[in-house]
Amino acid sequence: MWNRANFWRGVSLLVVASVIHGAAWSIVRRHDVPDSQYQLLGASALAATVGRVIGSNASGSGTVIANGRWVLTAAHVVYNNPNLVFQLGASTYTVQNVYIHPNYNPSDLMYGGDIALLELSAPVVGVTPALINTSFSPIGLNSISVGYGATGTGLTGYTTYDGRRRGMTNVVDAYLSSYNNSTEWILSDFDHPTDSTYSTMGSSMATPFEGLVAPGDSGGPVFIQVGTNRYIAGVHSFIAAPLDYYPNASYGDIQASTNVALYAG
Ligand SMILES: [Ca+2]
Repeated sequence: MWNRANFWRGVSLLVVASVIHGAAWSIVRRHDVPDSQYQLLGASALAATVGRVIGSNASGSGTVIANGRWVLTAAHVVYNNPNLVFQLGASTYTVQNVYIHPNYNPSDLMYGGDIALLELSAPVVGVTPALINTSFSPIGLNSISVGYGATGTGLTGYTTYDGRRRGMTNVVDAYLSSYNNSTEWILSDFDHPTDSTYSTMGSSMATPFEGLVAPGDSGGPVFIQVGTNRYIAGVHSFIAAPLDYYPNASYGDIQASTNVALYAG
């Protein structure tokens, strides 16, 4: 088991250094479910709005919102990261303006505000922009995350990089506080399919395509389906390792995503 006092001992942000731009990675999966299933989820209609945010110093993920000219991502992906572009499929869009939330403090993540908006020089064509959660609590709800981060299995953590977009499922288990807000982040743990001792919060049951985000997934979305609509409820911020203090997205690690309703409500 874990306790909140130890939570911050093993924490890792999820950007990728520019030196490995050539490889765009994604999502760590269950060891007993084929990778092809996660790639199918990454190729589905819901994932079509998720692209790569690439700058001179780092890269992450982001989602097309509003009128198609805006991308929602994480502040730590775009802070001090010039020459930003948004890449989706074969198209690359220039980032015209960057709006980082004023709460964001690059020297102390606990201020929260790890969320940013990018204004593109032209609207993204061919996708229906994603909706944003402005109202509901995502705690206890099923979610789908999408990203281009590192991949591997829950037994190994992230190990390989292959440039593919993947999706995965999980359940939003709890909120985590920042200095400014008691509901700053939404958390999901990486449950093992048969060993409940890896469960750090919420239900110990692994979802069918259970997974965790990894470096390169930062800024990507946590989607939640409500009725016939699907909303972005979280923006991936960091992973923590309250069991082994080694945040490599192995079983028992936790993903923390900025609670979008806090900023959009
Ligand atoms: Ca879980």
